[in-house]
Amino acid sequence: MKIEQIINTLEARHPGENEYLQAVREVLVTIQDVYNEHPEFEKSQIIERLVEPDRIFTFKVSWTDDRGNVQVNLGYRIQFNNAIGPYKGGLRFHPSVNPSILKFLGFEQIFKNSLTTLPMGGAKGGSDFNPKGKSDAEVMRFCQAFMLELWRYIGPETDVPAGDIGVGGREIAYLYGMYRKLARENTGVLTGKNMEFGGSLVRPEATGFGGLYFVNQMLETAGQSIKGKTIAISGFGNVAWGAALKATELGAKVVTISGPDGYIYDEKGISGEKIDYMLELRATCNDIVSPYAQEFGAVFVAGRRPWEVKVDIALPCATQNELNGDDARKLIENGVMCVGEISNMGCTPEAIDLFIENKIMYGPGKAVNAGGVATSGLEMTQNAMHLSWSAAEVDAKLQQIMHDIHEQCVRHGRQTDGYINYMKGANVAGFLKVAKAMLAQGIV
Ligand code: 2IT
Repeated sequence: MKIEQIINTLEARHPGENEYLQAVREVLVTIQDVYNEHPEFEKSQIIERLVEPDRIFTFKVSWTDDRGNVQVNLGYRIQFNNAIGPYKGGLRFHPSVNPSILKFLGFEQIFKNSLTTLPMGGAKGGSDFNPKGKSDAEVMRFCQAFMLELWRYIGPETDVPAGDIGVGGREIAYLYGMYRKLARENTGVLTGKNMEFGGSLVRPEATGFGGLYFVNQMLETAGQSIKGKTIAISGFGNVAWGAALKATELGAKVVTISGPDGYIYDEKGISGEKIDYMLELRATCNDIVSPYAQEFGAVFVAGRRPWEVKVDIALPCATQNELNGDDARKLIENGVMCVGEISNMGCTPEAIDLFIENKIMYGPGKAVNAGGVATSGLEMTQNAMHLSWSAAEVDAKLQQIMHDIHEQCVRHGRQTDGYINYMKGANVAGFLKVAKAMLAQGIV
């Protein structure tokens, strides 16, 4: 595979789309050996066809704020690849949203969804709209205006969006309400819905829970136990919350959470009501974690990230590239044994290289955080069957899926020295299924 040539072509076509190029490069480097073993892939230009999205919809979203001022945002839906199932992936509402970020997320989603063992293709979408500090009425008007454009492109068997950063139950509900009105049908066209209208139990916790099931499996495979281990978590949103809940339940001690303002170090452990307090912090809309320090008598470290704390396990749960080479060096110096990305592309390439060189267990986001979209897949199944499963049923299926993802990573990632390169394993396993599907279906 001519990786540099492919990257150069992409760079010339899409200058400055750094996150997208970063995600593509990581996958190409790790799959090149298997790719070269299959000349038929090269013959039908699988890589060239995989790295470009099938299509990108860009639209203007005009809405009126509470003071009567007209606001204009941009909306996007990137349908990346649907070789193995309908397009599937979240919507992100955040001021940083641009085509590069959504293309990296959509590209990763292809492999992640393939790993879940469920029939889902890859997509992503969103807007540069910032829901922080907006009233419910403003969020509703924005979501309605957004869906007025989006609804033509999606459908329960075509493209099924869900949440991501800035899009939670409230936003999904407003989006769903508008879709239902426009399409005049009640289908599971979005996942992450409330329980009253087709949502799935365990979906809100699923990304964090699945992440911990995966990390637990990594440790067990290495002959270790998660019990009694200390964990640094970043972020304080839905994903961090689910991760803290399950980590605590499994007997580990979570000592950090973080926000844009800095991080909290709570040496007594973030458990019980302290975990629920994260939801309260979120509800205030200030996007800060510092009030936790006053509330529970913990340390607040302004303007820094939690990776300088000595812990056994580090779990990035906030956003892309939130753990860099310096952070990785610090964690390694402090004896970290396992890093699980629960955010998408949470670690920079330099950080990943350092973990792998130092034989630290490192789980990439597309495997570790796949429990979220997997449970979305289970929501789609329940919607298609017009019934709903108990929490125990959904959780058992989620555990099985995370177990299967872990197995695939081990199968394709175990090196001759016994070290498991989970990044390689996840990329190869995710890729092979999609590539074989594309090959079988011809040039379309
Ligand atoms: O990054 C992700 O996998 C998500 N935001 C969830 C996507 C989904 O369709 O549930």
